[in-house]
Amino acid sequence: GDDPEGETGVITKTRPKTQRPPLYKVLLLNDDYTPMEFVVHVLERFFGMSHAQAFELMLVVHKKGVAVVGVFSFEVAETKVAQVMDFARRHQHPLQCTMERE
Ligand code: TYC
Repeated sequence: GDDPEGETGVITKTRPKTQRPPLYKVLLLNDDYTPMEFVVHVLERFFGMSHAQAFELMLVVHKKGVAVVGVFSFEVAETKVAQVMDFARRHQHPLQCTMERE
């Protein structure tokens, strides 16, 4: 802690750690059946991407198997995952969306 002189003669400064909320990555997983256009639509609808951005990121997932589609607070990440999973299920596509702590 502060010891401006003190026992050691070494001066240190107290710098309180600013507390930030933990962040969560939302991940989209590739599969063989969900249509590319459906994934593009999901990224536009739930992640506010332009069509071009969404198409580009869909191709990353398609080629690499997985990609981070956004980073959010726990509550927002949880909501995005639930929205995507529900939308995919309603359309009978096997698309998987998960989250993990950053
Ligand atoms: N691989 C799928 C296809 O060829 C497209 C796809 C892309 C599916 C991204 C899921 O998260 C995904 N139709």
